[in-house]
Amino acid sequence: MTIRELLASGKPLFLDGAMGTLLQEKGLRPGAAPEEWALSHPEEIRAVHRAYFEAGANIVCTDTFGANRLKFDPETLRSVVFAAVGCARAARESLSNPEGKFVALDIGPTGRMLAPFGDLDFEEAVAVFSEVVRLGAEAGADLIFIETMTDLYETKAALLAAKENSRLPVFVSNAYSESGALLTGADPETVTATLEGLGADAVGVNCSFGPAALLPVVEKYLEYACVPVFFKPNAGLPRDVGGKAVFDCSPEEFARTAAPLFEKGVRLIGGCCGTSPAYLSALAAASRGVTVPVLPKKRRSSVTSGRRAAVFGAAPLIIGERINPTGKKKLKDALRAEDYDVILQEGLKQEEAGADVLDVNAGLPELDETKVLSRVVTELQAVTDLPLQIDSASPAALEAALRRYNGKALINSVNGKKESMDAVFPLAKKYGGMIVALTLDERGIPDTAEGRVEIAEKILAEARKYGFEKSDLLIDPLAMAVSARDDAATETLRAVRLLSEKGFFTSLGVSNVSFGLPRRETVTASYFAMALQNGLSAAIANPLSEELRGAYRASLALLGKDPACGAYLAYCETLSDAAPAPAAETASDLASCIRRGRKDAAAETTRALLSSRDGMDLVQNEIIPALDEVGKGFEAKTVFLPQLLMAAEAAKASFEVIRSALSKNETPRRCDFVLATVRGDIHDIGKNIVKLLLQNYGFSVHDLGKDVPPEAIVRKTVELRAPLVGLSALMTTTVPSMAETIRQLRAEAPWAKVVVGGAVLNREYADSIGADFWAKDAMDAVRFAERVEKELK
Ligand code: B1M
Repeated sequence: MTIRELLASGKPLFLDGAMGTLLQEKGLRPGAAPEEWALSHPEEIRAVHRAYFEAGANIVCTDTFGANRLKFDPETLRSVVFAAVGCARAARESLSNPEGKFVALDIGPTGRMLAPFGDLDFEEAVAVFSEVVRLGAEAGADLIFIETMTDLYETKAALLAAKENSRLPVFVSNAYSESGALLTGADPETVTATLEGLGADAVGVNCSFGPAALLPVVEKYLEYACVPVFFKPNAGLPRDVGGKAVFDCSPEEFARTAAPLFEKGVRLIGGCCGTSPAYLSALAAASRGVTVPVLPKKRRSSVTSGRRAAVFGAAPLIIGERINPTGKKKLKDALRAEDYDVILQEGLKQEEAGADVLDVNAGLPELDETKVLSRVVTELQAVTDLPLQIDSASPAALEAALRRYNGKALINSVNGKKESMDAVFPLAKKYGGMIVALTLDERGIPDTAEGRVEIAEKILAEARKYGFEKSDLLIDPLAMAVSARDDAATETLRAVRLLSEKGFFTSLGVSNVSFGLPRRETVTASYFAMALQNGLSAAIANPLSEELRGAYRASLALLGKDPACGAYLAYCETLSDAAPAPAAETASDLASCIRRGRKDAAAETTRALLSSRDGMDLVQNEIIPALDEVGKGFEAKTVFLPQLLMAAEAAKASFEVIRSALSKNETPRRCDFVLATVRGDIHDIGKNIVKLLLQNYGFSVHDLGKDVPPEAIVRKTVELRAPLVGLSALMTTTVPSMAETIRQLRAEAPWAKVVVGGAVLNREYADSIGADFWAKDAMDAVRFAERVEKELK
């Protein structure tokens, strides 16, 4: 029996439970690598696998969660993977009936964040995973189990590596935070669409928190996924009891909560941290006699970014057309000069104006499109939440961009020519995506609507050979200039109607219709309204055109697709004098650059602003409020870690400009001031502002950086016999580090006066940990330093 046959069987299937927490009970020291036990304690690992098989597991995961070249040298890695797969296979062979039992090569995250939010390049991540996949396949694993992934981009790297380096089935599992999204922001719809597009054989959720709290997430999976869904939660949220993780959910409670999911369509269930064979036995007992229903094929038509999905079929979508150098000198110059900020601005303006998807075209004859398009996509996806439509006639450029793309792209485009279909469909199959299909072929563009529908059918027939369906295509029956032919516009509209009636989704580059006419926006907007009435699903258009936006909103209201004209009224409010048009004003303001994480633009805008405003004014009134807003969004789960990181980077870039401008005014030296962000805390923007201001007031600042242990702060203070020490902490969890630092300073450097600051502190806190002074802001720290210095004299 193969795994794919097993999945088709309709019986409840079981994954295994925890490995790491069981090994800790058997003596694995905290912090030691569990993967090494496959070499040093193979009998223990075999026993764990066997116990899970005997408790009912159909699939066990090898002890290879963290086995990769970032943690092991090549030789050890090979030995670890071979030993681990060997242990699981041996456990299976020791069973009286090994039929229907499988060994999964387990792959966990690298532990590093991918660029641009971290330092691990996407292709490097693919290479790291590829090596493990090759080793696991060679060692005899039956399938690949990618798990506990908290970042969609890293998940893509692992899945791509699995697909490119083996023919084994691949199961992919993500760990969710309590917000119901991944740490980097993707929701279940985005994750399932992206992973299915990339060819995952089953998708699921694991780890996170207990089964009850994860139910809403797995239910979303059942709503969206077409491939089998699995569930592998922790035994509750771990609590720290005397340095040991304790899980509160008992085997019975676990089984009671998880087993009913089989009847809802979940295909496989197992456990993660804190579970054991007892949990699996309880689950198997609770699921006896249950039949798992076959889930209907949903065929949702969606594309995704790294964080959200855009779905075709409900409201018509606007695909922003402006990132395209054709006829735009500014964009051409920017592409030639590799000035990506102009392009990012164009993307963000369209997002703010209401685009649902952004078209990205970087085709200029004199440029290496393969390189440039993929670079533009990489830059854009870091700052926008919108899914991208990757637009190129070059298969090589399409492939490079699709590979780097974090999500499921809209691919623009295929057409009815054999050459085009042969080149584009394999790419869509490999990387996932919905495909824009132009109704033209070797004979050109048919004059009639019927001719265009015929080409659409031909494209669909070919697409089906690759496993695609009607729902994966967006047919573009080609808007043409009405100035050139009287029936050009109506014939295309007829094609839109015919295609809609046949259940195709449609898209049009509506602006083409007005080519050659004056007041083009009026013609385009009118045409857009007419196309919407004929059933158009999406338009490639200029969302910055007020006429177009107005036509869109009014049409939806007129067509009865806008309940109580709510969206139309809301749109009109944005047009009032009080609220300026979204795009124009905000693009270059400093706070907005920081909120959107636009590093280069933040530096540039700061430079410009410094000619009319004071540096500290910018810090107080632009940088800090912008970061505050991002922080609040982070708390409210509307902003996710990558955006927080990008905002921090942009703030630092702005701050760097201010710092170099102000340091020109440095005044004579005053007394020594040791400064640091305390151990465990990596927030240093506030501390750097304190440093800047102190330096400007002439203090000799010794900045020890961030995440600084108490001992290092004490050592420096003693070495300099510094009269002043400043400590910064931004998290409630790092205030104890600050307290410990003060305790050590009092013992070793009793002469030093300690000033503390940071967002979570207040006077009471500062008093309770024995600080001499709490500074509410950087200026307060300077005033205190001046007072101390005066007292010394
Ligand atoms: Co994070 N972060 N962050 N973060 N971050 C906060 C602090 C948070 C409040 C956001 C939130 O949830 N609302 C929250 C802490 C919650 C809490 O404990 N109560 C938080 C969290 C949870 C985290 C992570 C755990 C997120 C995660 O990974 N899941 C993680 C922690 C990593 C770690 O430290 N171990 C994390 C990471 C990051 C980034 C790396 C992305 C980035 C930091 C980049 C960097 O600093 N190089 C970041 C950022 C930017 C923030 C927010 C948005 C902004 C902080 C900031 O720079 N503010 C922040 C939310 C917020 O504060 N609104 C948040 C601007 C700065 C000028 O203000 O530092 O307060 P501040 O400094 C002021 C005054 O406080 C004072 O003067 C300065 C100027 O007036 N001051 C002093 C500061 N130090 C002083 C010392 C003095 C005197 C005055 O004398 C010595």
